[in-house]
Amino acid sequence: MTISGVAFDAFGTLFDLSALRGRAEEIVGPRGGELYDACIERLIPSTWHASAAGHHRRFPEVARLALEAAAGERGLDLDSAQAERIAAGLASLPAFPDAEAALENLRHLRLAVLSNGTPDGIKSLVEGAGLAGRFEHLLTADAVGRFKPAPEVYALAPQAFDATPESVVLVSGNEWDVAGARLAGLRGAWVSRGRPATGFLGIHADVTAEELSGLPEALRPLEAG
Ligand code: LAC
Repeated sequence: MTISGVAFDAFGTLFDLSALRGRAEEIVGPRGGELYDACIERLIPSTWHASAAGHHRRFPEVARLALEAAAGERGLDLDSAQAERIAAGLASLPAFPDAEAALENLRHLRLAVLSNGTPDGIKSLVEGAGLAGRFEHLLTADAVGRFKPAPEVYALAPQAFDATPESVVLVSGNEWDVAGARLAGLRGAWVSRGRPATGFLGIHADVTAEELSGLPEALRPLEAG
């Protein structure tokens, strides 16, 4: 089975979420870094909770609520407008420095973004990073009203490529995301960025690349079928 399409996760995979740390510091001062860390601890579990409870909120709103809760936990003053301004940074993150070259080296494949983000937010990210022409599809959890790892989110990619799930690869910097894709029948490539592989619920990536720059090489065995 060769590859019909490759779907990239956005936050922490193509785009560097840690840029929100500086934005938080600009908006709330020196304790912005602490606020960012506490927010990140809550952000992904909040998406899992929203989907498991059938209580979907759009991703920037989940981020705003995570920021407000994190501020409460740390005893920081943060009003809703400030939280919203920090969360708005989700639409203007930088791409990782090796993203453009990796995408160039994969231009023979059909590429998409598959993210928990919103259509507007993801469009703004890829345009801001000069990557808009690289992707055939920008797919987001908004279309199904649930977050990853709900299988219907991953199903958006094979649907968009009009391909079988097993011929589509999800690339993610999050092992839990790779595991979700594999449970939905896709194949999974993990961008490890120096972290040891642990798998998630006993499920491991099909292939691993240390950085995005190593991805074309890592995908080659899957391309060969
Ligand atoms: C996303 C998060 C999970 O972009 O990184 O979907």
